[in-house]
Amino acid sequence: YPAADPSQEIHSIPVDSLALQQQIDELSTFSDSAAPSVTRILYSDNDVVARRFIKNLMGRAGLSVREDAVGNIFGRWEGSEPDAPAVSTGSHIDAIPYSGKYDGVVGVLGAIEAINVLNRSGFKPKRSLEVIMFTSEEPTRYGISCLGSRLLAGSVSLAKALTQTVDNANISFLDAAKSAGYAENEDFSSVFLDEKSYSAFVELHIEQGPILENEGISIGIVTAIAAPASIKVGFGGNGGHAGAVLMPQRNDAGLAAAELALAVEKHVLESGSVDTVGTVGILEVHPGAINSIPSRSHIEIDTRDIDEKRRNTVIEKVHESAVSISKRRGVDLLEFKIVNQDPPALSDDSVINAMESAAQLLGLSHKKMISRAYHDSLFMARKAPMGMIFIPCYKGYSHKPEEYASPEDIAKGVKVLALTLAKLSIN
Ligand code: HGY
Ligand code: MN
Ligand code: MN
Ligand code: MN
Repeated sequence: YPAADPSQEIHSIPVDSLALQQQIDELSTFSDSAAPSVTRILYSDNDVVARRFIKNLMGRAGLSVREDAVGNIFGRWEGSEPDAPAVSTGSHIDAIPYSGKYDGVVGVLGAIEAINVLNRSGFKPKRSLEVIMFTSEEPTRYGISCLGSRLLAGSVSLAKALTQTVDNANISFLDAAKSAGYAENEDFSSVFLDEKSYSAFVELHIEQGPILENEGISIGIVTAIAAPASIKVGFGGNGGHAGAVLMPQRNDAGLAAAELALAVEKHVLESGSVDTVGTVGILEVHPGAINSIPSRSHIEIDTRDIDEKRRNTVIEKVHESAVSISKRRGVDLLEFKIVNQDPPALSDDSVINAMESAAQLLGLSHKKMISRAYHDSLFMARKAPMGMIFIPCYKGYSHKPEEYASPEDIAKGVKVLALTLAKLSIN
């Protein structure tokens, strides 16, 4: 740290863990499912209430708040060099159905508390500090993961697609966004960040894996984020009476989907690496009556790997299997759509060093690791040097109500974030 080294003051300022836990608990009540689960879907009434809650906390932290056309929310603490690229941090608060109350939330509420810690320490930012709450990190409503950060990173195809896309209830993105008070400007390229918006982006997040807890380590220094991909597949057959149609006459769309699901597992396991993963999180049959042979099926595949080439080989093999299954079973392959096939992202050494020295200064055990989950950081890495701070979570559980991180572990993450932001701001 240079002469104006704020680290000692920051080091001694406590995180207000009680207030932070109360905020986490209150935020979790804005949910479409009963506690202890959380369901908070893009632009739903509970999402809108939750957004108001976040904007209020940003305001109380002294941040000036603005929102873009899709509802990415920015809370800014102007620095002494307001025109210099700012240091940003943030995460998401949307929650997939029946999930937990820490995924993403720790990185938004924890970032606001990090700002409060810096304020309490008398720190004065040189580069402005900006907390971002990203719209719709989860793919739940429109099947698009990291919608807000993908747009900020400048996805032209997404900016166009959003003016056409509808959800499963046939509600358009435009109507849903407008109902939540956004998308006045329907030109979503207005969301794109310009080149020099940020000098760094740091995200605090629960690990969503068991390593830190198992090894009794307080802080994960993320060096890379795995490459995610999602695929939508549809099969069509004649359907018919489950009793009267003899087997040789059947072309069962449901069994075609089941066979493809097992093929996903086979191709993933064939990759030769434990880092290749895949599952079928959505498998629907139509008409969905026990005594009616499925005439249509729809499956959605999530496959990832830290090695992009290996992941793409899985996608190719799954496509070949879909074609051969449809031929052999006499079903139509109605759809094989790669929704996203993203490259991995590497953290930047400058941010890794800042996070490491913050952890060391605080005397916290830490280790470098990869993130197998994706995050908004995957896209922010395209616009600024990126880094992620992981904290342990109970048995690595996530995307389910048992998800849990202790107030002590959250406070350690917030302190490391506060120190990291300070260091990056005065650089
Ligand atoms: O699925 C993911 O990796 C993220 O938690 N949405
Ligand atoms: Mn998630
Ligand atoms: Mn997340
Ligand atoms: Mn070290």
